[in-house]
Order: sequence, then C-alpha cells, then structure tokens
Amino acid sequence: MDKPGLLVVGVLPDWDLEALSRRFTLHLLYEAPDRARFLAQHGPSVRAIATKGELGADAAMMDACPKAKIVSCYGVGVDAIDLGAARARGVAVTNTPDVLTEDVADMAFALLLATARAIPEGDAYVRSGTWAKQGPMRLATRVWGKRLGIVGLGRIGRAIARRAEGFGMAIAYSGRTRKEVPYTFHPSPAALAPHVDILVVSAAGGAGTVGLVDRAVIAALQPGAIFVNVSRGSVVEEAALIAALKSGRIAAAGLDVFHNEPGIDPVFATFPNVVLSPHQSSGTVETRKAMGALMRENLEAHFDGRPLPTPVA
Ligand code: 8YV
Repeated sequence: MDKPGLLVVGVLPDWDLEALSRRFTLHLLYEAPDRARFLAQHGPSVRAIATKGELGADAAMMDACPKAKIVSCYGVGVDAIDLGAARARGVAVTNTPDVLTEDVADMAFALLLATARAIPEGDAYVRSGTWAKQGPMRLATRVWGKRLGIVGLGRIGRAIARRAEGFGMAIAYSGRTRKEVPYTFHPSPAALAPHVDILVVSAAGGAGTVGLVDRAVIAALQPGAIFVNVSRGSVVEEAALIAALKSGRIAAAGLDVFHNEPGIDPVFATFPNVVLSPHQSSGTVETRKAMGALMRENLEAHFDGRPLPTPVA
C-alpha cells in the first residue's frame, strides 16, 4: 500500500525523519529551492502537514495540499498556523504542549541568571586575560529575593514561578484572569511592570498578544530592571525594547525570541548587556525527542482514526 504523503515544512532531527518515513512518504519543503513549484508538484499527494512553532502553515499552504486534513505542529505555539483557515477547511491542528514546559522555564531562568549575574561577561573577562591583568570584574545584580514579574501565567509561566519560589523571589503576574495561585495578580503588564525587578514574558503568541508588552509597559519598568523573553518576539514592541536598552533604562535583557527570526535586528548583537539565544528554549535532546514523538503520535492517531492526543481547541 502506498504511504500517505507528508509535507515536512521545517528541518526535523534525523530520528524524527527516520520514524516518519516508516509510515509516510516525506516531502521536505525546506529543501526545495522553489517552494511554490514544490507545493504545486507534491501538494496534491500530501495527506498531512508537519510544521514547527515558528514556521506554521498558512491558508495558501493548506490550499496547495487539499487532501491534507491535519497539521501537526512540532511545538506548543500555534500562532503561525492560520487556525481560521484550518477550521474552514476541516483541517485538524495538533501541537506538543507539556513536554517542553520545564525546558522553556529552565531557559527563562538561565537567561535571568546569565543577565543578572553577567555570566557571559565574566566568561569573556576570564578568557581574554582581563581578570589576570586588571583584577576583579564589576559587580553584578542579585537574583534571590528579588521581585519577579511574569507576563502570562500559563503552563510555562507557572513552571517559571515554581523555580522562582526556590530562589525566594516575590512573584507577581499579569494575565487575562486571576489564577488560584499564591502570587500577586495585576490585570495588565503595565500594572505589573512598576512592581518588579525582573520581568519575564511567557505569554502565548498570536494575534491577541501582538505588542502586549509595548512602549508603555517598558516605560513603567523600574530603571535598572532586567527583561527576559521566552515566548514570541511578536509579544514585545521590539523598537521600545531596543530604545530602553540604548538609553540604559533596562539594565540587561535575556532574549530567546525576536521579530524576524533568524534574521534578527543586528543592533541586539551590539549590546554587551544582552544575552542572545537562537530560539532554543525547547532545544534539548530529551525534549525535542518527546516533541517529535508527540507530533508523530498525533499523525498516527489521525490516520488510524483514533482520538488525537493533543488537538488544538
Ligand atoms: C519551536 C516553539 O517549535 O514550542 C514552540 O512554540 O517555538 C519551539 O518549541 C521549536 O523551536 C521547534 O522548531
């Protein structure tokens, strides 16, 4: 029996491609020099689309693959998938929640510690021989006991908060609704910002959160605050963040996500007090294996006629 065609939108690890190829005929869109031509050629035989959080799937892609009735996303964020178009075409959408939560929270903390404690700067200080030549490095900023603000207390935000409890931090958050948690609620990021020393953004991306952390939020931060983003670049008004970094109003920033990834604004690389990470929050072997397995389980369930393990509502 012919294997159903699977459109693979972005690069996946070999272990996933191997496993997928046992059940599907793979069409690797990311290797195609001419995407439109590739889709015109292979789209009609595609029965499912495997995409990634940052790449998504738009209406044109779905139209090019009219027999594909599932988009399985390797990632939790489905903001780059046109959910309205999927619904209108009867296309199911799945994602990979939970399996990456703890890794993303680890990354938020890694960036928070790296910025506050100036870890990359210290590393460069030792490697360059400056320590031996000039003596002790400048003093950094304490993390434990500080006031942490979390924009978006979903699964990932809560995992960040649990880590912050271990650091004895005073935890506050903003979100659409107040949660049953022992943390201080503020109804908006602008209301939260003046009360924190460190602001971490972990809200979901998508149309509802574009520019949620805008100029007013950044202006409301205490001078010397630290800013961390592990959600989506789109959630932050990047020009305002850059202006605050230029003026020194924000002491440091740890960023895993940006506008226009991977071709980010080159100005970020000029700030010594910014720690940059290439959208790597879920990027551990363990978690990526779990994400791949969950993505495949969704595809297999679809073709076996079983309930989807993690459909997007
Ligand atoms: C990416 C992510 O999907 O889960 C998400 O929403 O953005 C990431 O986990 C990952 O980088 C795979 O490309």
